Amino acid sequence: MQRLSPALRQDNVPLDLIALIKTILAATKEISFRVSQGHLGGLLGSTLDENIQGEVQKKLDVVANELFKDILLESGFVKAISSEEEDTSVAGEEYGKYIVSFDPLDGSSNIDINSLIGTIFSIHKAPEGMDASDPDMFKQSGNKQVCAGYVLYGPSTMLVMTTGSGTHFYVLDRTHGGYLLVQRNVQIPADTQEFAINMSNQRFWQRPMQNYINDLIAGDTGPRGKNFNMRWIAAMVGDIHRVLCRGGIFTYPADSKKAEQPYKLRLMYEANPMSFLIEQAGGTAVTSEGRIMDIEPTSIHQRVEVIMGSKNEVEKCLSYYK
Ligand code: FBP
Repeated sequence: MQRLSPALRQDNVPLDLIALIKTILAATKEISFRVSQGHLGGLLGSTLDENIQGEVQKKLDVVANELFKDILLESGFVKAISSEEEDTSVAGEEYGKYIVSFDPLDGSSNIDINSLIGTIFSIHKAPEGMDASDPDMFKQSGNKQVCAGYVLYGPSTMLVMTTGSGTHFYVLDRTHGGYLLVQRNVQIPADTQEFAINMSNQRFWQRPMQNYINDLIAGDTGPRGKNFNMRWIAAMVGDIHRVLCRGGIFTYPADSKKAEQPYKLRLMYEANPMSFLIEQAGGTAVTSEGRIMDIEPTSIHQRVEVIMGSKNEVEKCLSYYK
């Protein structure tokens, strides 16, 4: 099996970007070890602090965030970072060529129940002539990502990544401590009979989404004429990984649960990187109004509606909004 660097060179990835990716992955190996320690590591449970989004921070959220922040900012490749756990962007190397957005631990509600969690990252080029402390550097659409990926801390630790030449799967080989390529150019089946949504929010969804999901649940007794199965891991990394492995549709739609916050998932370090991976694997990633990666960001912690996965099923879902 091919090691990471030769696999990336095969995709003509620039050497400095390979070095940055390896820096990110060094932090994920440490996190993978800490996560695998569970109760033994003393890092389960919550802190008394909240992040800027009003979420109570888990101890592992904070440890993972500090690990990432330190290793990226001291790497020399990174002009600035933005993180789910940081109020605003944090300046790094003034002449750094890249900026990195990341969710240090996605699926935080799964940490204390030993369920699937992961790290999500998105890399853009650093705009010329801007100060490293200027958060406006991050106002770049998903189309401009040069790399995106996640590391899933599950039974095995898996890296799923794209640099624009397809979406590839890697597994962390604990014998030599490196990620090995296990599947190139993953392709998502265009059709599916599996959907992922938090059903408990149903009464708060917009009418088109209610109608779409009702027809899935009606199965072969309804207009879709076939049965659909539901899955919800409550960690985007886990639900998207299943979609990449066997197809499906994943959605976190707009809802009226909190009038001031109709969307849940964050554009910069959840929706954009997952969209790049999904599209590079032949899937579709949209809001009910358009392609996620075409969105021009307005803020680092901006939230968006998410509908992504098997191409024909996402198109079918969108047809309910017409
Ligand atoms: P964080 O855990 O990083 O805050 O991410 C949000 C998230 O956990 C997603 O991973 C997941 O898809 C969603 O929220 C689960 O939402 P809910 O709590 O409604 O099931």
